[in-house]
Amino acid sequence: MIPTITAFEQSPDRGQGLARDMPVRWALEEVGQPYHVRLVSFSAMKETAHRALQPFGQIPTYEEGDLTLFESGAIVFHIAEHHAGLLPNDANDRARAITWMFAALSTVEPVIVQREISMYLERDKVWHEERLLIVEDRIRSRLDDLSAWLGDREWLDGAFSAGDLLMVKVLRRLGGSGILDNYPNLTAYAARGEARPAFKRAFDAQLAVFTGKSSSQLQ
Ligand code: GTB
Repeated sequence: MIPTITAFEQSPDRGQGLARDMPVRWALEEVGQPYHVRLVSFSAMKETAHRALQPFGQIPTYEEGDLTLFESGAIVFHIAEHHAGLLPNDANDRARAITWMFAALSTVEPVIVQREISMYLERDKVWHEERLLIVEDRIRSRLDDLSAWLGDREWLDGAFSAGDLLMVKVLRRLGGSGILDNYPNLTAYAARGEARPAFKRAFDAQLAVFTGKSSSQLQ
């Protein structure tokens, strides 16, 4: 059965692949699962029909037969659980890869989101500059640790996994901030993720929504 995901009809990121349909698209591309996309407007997201799929009125959602999911991390996990390629077969290796999925979303991403909130919603506050310094220090503290763990590994723990997929998508949120530049191994790690053919297909597909061109027109 071909699943259907939802994505922004008009993404505020203008096709940079920062919205959360991107990791879902990427995971589907990694495992070779075709998918449909239903584009939703900001107003449609807040309507009852969409909230029946996503209680918080957000994208992405995932529908596959009788199953409806929300939360991009849970959707990526579901895809990884049901297809080969994103989680190792060995039980312990698999548990560690899942641990990295949680680390990406609950240890690294929140501080990065705090910076975005500070940049976009708190710029007019008198305490903005001071707060931004604190938040950026917290990001650097997480990146110091992540960088030390990664060292010269290609991926976080063995072969590329859903943990890497989510960690790379989290690190991409720092694009343009300059913060990642001080971490050559993390910069190279994120670039390795972005160089994966599945990433490129997912990126092109979401960009095509912004440009109004189909993916095939872009290739
Ligand atoms: N925890 C949920 C998940 O992972 O699925 C969070 C989902 C979420 O934040 N969805 C956002 C949304 O629907 C889109 S991705 N927002 C509309 C709303 O809440 O009303 C977040 C996002 C939006 C825009 C950019 N950007 O422009 O760069 C980046 C990320």
